[in-house]
Amino acid sequence: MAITQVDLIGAPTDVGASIRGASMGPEALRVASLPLALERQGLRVADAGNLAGPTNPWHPPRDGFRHLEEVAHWNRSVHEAVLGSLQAGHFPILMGGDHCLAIGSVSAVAQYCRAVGRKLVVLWLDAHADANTHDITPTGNIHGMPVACLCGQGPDALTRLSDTYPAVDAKAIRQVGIRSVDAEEKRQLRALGLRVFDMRHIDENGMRLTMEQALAEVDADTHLHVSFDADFLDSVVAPGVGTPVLGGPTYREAQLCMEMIADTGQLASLDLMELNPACDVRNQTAEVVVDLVESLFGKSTLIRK
Ligand code: B3U
Ligand code: MN
Ligand code: MN
Repeated sequence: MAITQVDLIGAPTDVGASIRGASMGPEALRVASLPLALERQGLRVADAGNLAGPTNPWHPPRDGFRHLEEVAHWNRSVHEAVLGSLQAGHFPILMGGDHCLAIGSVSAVAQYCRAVGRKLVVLWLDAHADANTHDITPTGNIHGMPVACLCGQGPDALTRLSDTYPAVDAKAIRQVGIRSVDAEEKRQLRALGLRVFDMRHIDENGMRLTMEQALAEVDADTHLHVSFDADFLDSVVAPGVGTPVLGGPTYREAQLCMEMIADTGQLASLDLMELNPACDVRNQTAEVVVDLVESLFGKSTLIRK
């Protein structure tokens, strides 16, 4: 698929998290030269600027949710912006912001795929499973719930953003890099039938086989969406996130993961989430993410190609 234009959509909020700072993610990516990196790969880039939305009221959770109203507001804006980009024939990159915003982006991508009759595969790259619901969440933070919401488990304000319910068939989602899952959340993953390639799987099989398995059903008719949570990466490589977890993919494993996604030729939309400059060291995590994004769009260290 030839990409005519990449639209950068900033969503500067951390309403879904309990550590402040992901609201600065979009600017950190710009400072780390994301537009230039994409242009180096021959892409036309349009930075649509940042979406506007409510500020973070910093309230404690209520009925199992923190900031439900604000999270819903931001997600409606994200949904509209991502859908608009896709309908224009462009490639949207959502620059978060915390991962609660993927409810808006992925539901928009799913709605678009249904409208044009394309198959959807969602790769969820994350240390966390993000499959909590209000009754099992240990924190009330909605960035721990987007996968559940997309699969129909959550309040109407978050599960009915698109024209169908549930927004996404759980079978379309593959989670990679998972290593921090709450006890009840584990049951939920099994109940939803989510396909999880956790770190144990990567340890035992290697990144290459893992990605071959995760991408096995991607064909010429597939719209591949990547929802990239920066805490997917080992926290040694990527300290600039609100909830770092040790034991994730190394820099090289992450590069291979990106290159194998690029090799499919089917990547059609992307979320770059959870970058937290307040936790970072001289913007190094944003720089690593931009470096990986370049590989995602075709930069390769392969000499034989
Ligand atoms: N599972 C925990 C922690 C968490 C999820 N996503 C992030 N942290 N970034 C929760 O709060 O739901
Ligand atoms: Mn996440
Ligand atoms: Mn995470």
